[in-house]
Amino acid sequence: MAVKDSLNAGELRDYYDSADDINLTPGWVDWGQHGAPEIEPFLWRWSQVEPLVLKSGEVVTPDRDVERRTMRLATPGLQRGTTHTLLAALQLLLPGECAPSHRHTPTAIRWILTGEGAYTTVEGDKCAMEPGDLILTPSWTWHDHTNEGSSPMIWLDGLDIPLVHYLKATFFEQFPEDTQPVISEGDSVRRYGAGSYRPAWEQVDVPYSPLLHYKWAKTNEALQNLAGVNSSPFDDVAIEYSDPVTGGPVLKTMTCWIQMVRAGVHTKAHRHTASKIYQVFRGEGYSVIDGKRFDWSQGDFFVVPSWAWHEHVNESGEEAILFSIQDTPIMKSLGLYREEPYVENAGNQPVTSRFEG
Ligand code: 1HN
Repeated sequence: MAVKDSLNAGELRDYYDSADDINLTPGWVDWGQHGAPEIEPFLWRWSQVEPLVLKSGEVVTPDRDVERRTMRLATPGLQRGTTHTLLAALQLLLPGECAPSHRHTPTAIRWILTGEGAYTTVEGDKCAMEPGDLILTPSWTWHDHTNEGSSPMIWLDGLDIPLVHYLKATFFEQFPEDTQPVISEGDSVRRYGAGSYRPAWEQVDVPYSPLLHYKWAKTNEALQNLAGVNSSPFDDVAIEYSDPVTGGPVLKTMTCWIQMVRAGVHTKAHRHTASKIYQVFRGEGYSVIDGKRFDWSQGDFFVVPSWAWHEHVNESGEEAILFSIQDTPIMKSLGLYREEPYVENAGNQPVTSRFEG
């Protein structure tokens, strides 16, 4: 390093001390405090998660003190999120319960896992929750959840809480009543759920996707249709849910994918600056993340950190379907998105260890 020797060691120390006294820090000295914590890839097994999530029903009720009964997928090393930008949590709502109405600047998605008979109301539109549905709660939209059915309902919540917290833009407000008035039932789907067919006279006057609810039947149809014609070398058959007006990602900070790894497929590895949280909706297989093998089966969750090499493998005879949330829109809007293929070894990483959990 080009540090001159005109000052002796004592004079240099005095100089640094006097700078420190007035809160100036030399940029050329490595004080050993640089860099964000390394995030390791991680996996949660549904067989272990589900009983503990169901048990949370005996521990708390989602009243105004608690607001939501959630269990975070807590990646080791992270105080707050599941990645450095996104938080994923499992929420349980028992029959007869209501998680009261509120809104917050962090944006959320719900990916419905198990149960029936519950609904979420988003800005007055009542959305019936069924497994495989994706429901959006854009920043600052009122939302509450009610279980009118007879079985416990569990879903995955995905929020950009760590990012919004870091940006010091977290605001939260409670609705004056437990539930907001229901104005319509499924209208966002009836108006905007037909993809390229949209109301001719309507101006979309909300700063988010007017489609708030992506139903599983339609998602699956799109996935099966695409599987018949084309696939990506890195992700096999992958669909990005989109905002029907912009054609872009469903939310400003998060994008969601549904992806099929067909029977017998072994994708090529790549890495990108976006990070991803996956849920295995159906099937079984494994992913190799930075040389470590993560075996997964239906219901499991796993996280692919930013810039980690990853590839997916399905050696079973059945298709595997993966849902994911990703922070790609953040990286792209800031001009920080990068992607790189793994070129050695015909595009596949050597497996050097296995995740035991
Ligand atoms: C939240 O408001 C919900 O509205 C779910 O259902 C999960 C996790 C952390 C903070 C707020 C919801 C949440 C959350």
